[in-house]
Amino acid sequence: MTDTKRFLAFDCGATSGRAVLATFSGRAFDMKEVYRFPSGIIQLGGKYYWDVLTIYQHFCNCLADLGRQGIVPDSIGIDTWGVDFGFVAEDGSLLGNPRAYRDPYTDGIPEKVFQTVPREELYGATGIQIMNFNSIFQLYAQTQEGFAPLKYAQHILFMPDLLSYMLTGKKVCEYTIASTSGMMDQSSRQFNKELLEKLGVRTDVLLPIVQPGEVVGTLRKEIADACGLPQIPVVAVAGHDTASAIAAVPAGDEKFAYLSSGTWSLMGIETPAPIINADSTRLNFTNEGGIDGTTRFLKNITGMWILEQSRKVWEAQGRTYKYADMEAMARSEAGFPSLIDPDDARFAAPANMIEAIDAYLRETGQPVPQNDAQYISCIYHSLAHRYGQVVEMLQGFAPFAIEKLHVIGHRQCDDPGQGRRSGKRPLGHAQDDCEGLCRENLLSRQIKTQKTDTT
Ligand code: LFR
Repeated sequence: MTDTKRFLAFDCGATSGRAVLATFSGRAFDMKEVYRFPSGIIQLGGKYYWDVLTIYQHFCNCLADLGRQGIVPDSIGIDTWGVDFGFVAEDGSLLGNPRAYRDPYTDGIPEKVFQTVPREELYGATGIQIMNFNSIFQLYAQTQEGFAPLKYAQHILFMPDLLSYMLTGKKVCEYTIASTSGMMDQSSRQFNKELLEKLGVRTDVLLPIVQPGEVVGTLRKEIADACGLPQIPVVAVAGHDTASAIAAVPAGDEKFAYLSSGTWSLMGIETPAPIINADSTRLNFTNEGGIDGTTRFLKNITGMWILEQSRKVWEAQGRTYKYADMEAMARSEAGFPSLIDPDDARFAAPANMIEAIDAYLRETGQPVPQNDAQYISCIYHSLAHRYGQVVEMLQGFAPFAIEKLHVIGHRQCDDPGQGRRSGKRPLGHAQDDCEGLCRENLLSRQIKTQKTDTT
């Protein structure tokens, strides 16, 4: 007999966070978004930060809302974006705020690191694509800067682990999020300390890596009392949002690629083991850890970030568009010919995205948009074009013919995988539901609960 279970998933993105309550009655999840909050990067003194206390406060507000309604979740799980981490001192205090991965402080750092640990050696051990914001490069940059929170930390905790710590007072280092760091050895699935020591990066701040599904602890008594809830368990679910998203793809067989569309577009395949070879090194594909020992072989493509940042510029000028408006605008200018490379470094964190697009188009001799609809058309079609290129690369690695593309996350692109101009074979295209991401956050707990129920 299975009782009804309620799971609360906190899903934190770079621009917003939300809480989804799932009720599981033995057959399926009934999912309901119960809370949403804005989030974002804050710049201070030339550094970029996440305001982790505000995120925590939103979690508490959500729990208090549930408490007032007499809704008691059986467990709580947290997922967030990858790579970023915060600092905890010996006495349990938080040391400042986590640095945000768009902080340009890691520009040029990979090249410095390669002087000690060559690119091939680093990629060969970790299987993680070289992106300047990987945790290893951030830790190296912070060590060089003499960044005080790192200097005085007893432990560093990745974002989902940090938020779990704030709720419970207990520390873990969960596998899927740790795998994004560029510091985890693919063979041992623990941190490669030898490599870090060569770089002079502190290794004593790293906790042993645990697999998803571990109970971190229970809600701190003061939080539970203030919210009118019992001390609910907090579970270390697949803490990396992409791990949660991809695990939820409702695929019939393995012959699919996925596109997880959000601030980033993550495009790849699921494989039983990492793919680390000369081609994956050259094309800079990543091997992130999934649940049940799977690997997500994928590429980060700068995704809706470009549109979100353009939208910010227009909003400041008094023009506000919803996604539905922007889709219609893109269609109205579908013939606009210019394309950008979304992964060009200038689009990572420009002061003004529109100016960055103009500069790219001028430099590449293409027409500059004359109205907002043309910009939107250019962004959507550039993304679709890039998706087409990446699917083709993936086919070169996949030990199967890719027959279908599962798109999860926001409904943001009308012909992913083809690209208007690529002229390539269209893939079957399944538009999956937007709640997919929260499903794995819930799934690992359901599996755990069932195991506990039967023991
Ligand atoms: C997506 C994501 C990507 C990661 C990027 C930065 O939200 O988690 O997987 O590469 O954010 O952390």
